[in-house]
Amino acid sequence: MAEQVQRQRIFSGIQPTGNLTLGNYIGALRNFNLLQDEYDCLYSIVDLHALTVRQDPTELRKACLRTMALFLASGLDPEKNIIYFQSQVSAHAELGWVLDNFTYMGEMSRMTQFKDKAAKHADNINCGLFTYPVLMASDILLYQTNLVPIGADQKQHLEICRDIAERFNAIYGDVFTIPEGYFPKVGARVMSLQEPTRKMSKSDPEDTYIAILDKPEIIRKKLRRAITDSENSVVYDPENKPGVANLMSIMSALTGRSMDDISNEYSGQGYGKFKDAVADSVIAALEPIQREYERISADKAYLQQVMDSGRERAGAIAHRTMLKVRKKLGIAPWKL
Ligand code: ATP
Ligand code: LTN
Repeated sequence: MAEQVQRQRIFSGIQPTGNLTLGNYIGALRNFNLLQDEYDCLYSIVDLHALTVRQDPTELRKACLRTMALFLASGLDPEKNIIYFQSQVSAHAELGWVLDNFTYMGEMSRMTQFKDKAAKHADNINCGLFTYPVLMASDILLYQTNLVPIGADQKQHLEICRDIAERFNAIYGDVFTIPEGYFPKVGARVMSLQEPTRKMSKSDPEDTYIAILDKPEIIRKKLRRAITDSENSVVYDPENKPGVANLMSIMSALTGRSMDDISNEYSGQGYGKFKDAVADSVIAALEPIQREYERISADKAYLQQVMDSGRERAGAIAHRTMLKVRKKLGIAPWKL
């Protein structure tokens, strides 16, 4: 009989805020797809995290469904992977509260995402925004995750997750698996088209990002307007030529071509031609996803079924970890 090998577990999440971008695709979603055959994967639409900034309920509900449809349209198989909404498994919030008690104020105030978001939403610097990384740690630790595919912007949050888990384990024994990050080789930080020293973000103005669902003409237009420099040379130099380097990384991430190869083909031809070629590679990558998205998002019964099954399967694993945590902490047990 073939030996049953326990596969490594993967967990990752994406917030259902705004429109998913090319950054989310290259930094996260595309890797989810590459990993689904070799690992035991959970991919969550982290809607509780979205509450850290004020959301319009109608818009948020639509964004939740849109994100799930995009997960599926990008190729994630709901049989192989557990695809579900974070808020539907209440253990996330529960463990989040527990872990708050093992996290220090000083650690949270050093988080760069907190500082960025606090500056952007100065009128609503709430406690949820402050403890956001603790909820993220509970997402990961609930499932005894080995590997977390994320973009480079989430490195700091993963580090704090590991610190919290190690701290907890040092007191209570081996409760949580200590997770590792999994980052794309190229494109771990796709930059804004208008300010190429900042990351591309779905909560920034429209012309700074390419949405996965942008139509081809819009993609071409946004890339033609992308900020570059006045040198007209397609050379990979992120320090001095961040705009060009960003476009080269996008092309390289989507086509697998090396920077040298891209540089050799387009150097000396002017940026117009290069930008058009970048647009071609982006359109070629996104068009099939857009077609699938139209089909899947019209099929409410299918989405309902994926949602229900994801909730159940994720809930069962989360429950096992929570039983262990409850026992270790000494809070009321299920069975006397
Ligand atoms: P927001 O701008 O609303 O905070 P976001 O665009 O950063 O959102 P998230 O839902 O927070 O998106 O992130 C989902 C995943 O996409 C994370 O793994 C994150 O690291 C990755 N990601 C986000 N932006 C980029 C980017 N510009 N380049 C590479 N990866 C990215
Ligand atoms: N914080 C992440 C989204 C996120 C996540 C997670 C990613 C929430 N929980 C767990 C990986 C694992 C973000 O802002 N990109």
